[in-house]
Amino acid sequence: MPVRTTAIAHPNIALVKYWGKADPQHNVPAVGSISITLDTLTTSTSIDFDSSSDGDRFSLNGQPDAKGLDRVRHCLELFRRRGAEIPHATVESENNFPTAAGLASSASGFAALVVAVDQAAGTNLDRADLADLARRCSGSAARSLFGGFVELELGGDGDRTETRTILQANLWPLEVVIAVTAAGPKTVGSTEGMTLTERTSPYYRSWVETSEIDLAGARAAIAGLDFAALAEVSEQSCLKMHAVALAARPGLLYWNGTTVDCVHQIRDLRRQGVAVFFTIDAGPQVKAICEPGAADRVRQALGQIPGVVELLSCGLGDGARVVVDS
Ligand code: 2P0
Repeated sequence: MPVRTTAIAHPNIALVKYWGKADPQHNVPAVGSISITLDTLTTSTSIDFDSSSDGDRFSLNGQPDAKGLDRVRHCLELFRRRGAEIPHATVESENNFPTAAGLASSASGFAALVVAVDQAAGTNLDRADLADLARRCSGSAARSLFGGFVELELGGDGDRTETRTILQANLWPLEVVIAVTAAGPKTVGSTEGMTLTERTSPYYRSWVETSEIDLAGARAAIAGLDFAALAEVSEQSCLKMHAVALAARPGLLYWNGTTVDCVHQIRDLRRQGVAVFFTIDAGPQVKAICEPGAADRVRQALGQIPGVVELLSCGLGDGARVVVDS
């Protein structure tokens, strides 16, 4: 009788962005990053090991997913290289939010997967090791192993990265309003977009060279709970990431018209004294980061913009964890 293990994880949103790879083979990012982990958006991933099965299986939201299966197999292989004895696996993953639309579903997906595999295989790796493994599957996934404000740092031994919580969520309980401006999957995935940017964007070197300044600014803003400073550095990192991608050949434009309308609305609100800033990932959704108390006003304003199809509301959440083990 196979044993089923379930883990959950939440997406994270980078305030200082990851874009580009120093070592594509081991998926080492070219830049460090700083993120916040969300609470209400959740990926739930279950795994069964079954030696009598004839192969590995992977389904996402109830549908078999061949491309996803290759990435799941890669993850299982990384555990085997660490000595885990893993027979064939059946992995079922469900998201309670739009998949592959710039809402970081690969981050929560691989974070949940490594935690579930670790429990099911009995490897008992520590958080830092699990984060490093998750990063090899999807760069942003390392950050979803941790709650609150999280930094992924380069410069460990060899191809290792180090990820950790830099401020607990309860010490600065920011809120996030996500304006969904289009529901379908994005046209160019992050990995492909990064590769194109590295190869063809004339601004790529500047992007990498200036990242340390942004990381230092965000670290200081978070340590001092300085919302205005965090707003400035986060919006700049976001706009720089999109600028370097826009300058690729062909240019990568992840935004639609509603995305731009939301950005203007958020900046108008801030001029009126509302504590909010925006960030946007590899898709057209706009994430409005709010100080406690500002989210109602932000929801009201974004909800009136034509083209906003849904508003999602989150606080800051915990890292990936096992929820069922039977
Ligand atoms: C981030 N993104 O820091 C940036 C901002 C998207 C835009 O990390 O190639 O799906 O699997 O390592 O983790 C998305 O990148 O990319 C991402 P891979 P991943 O959140």
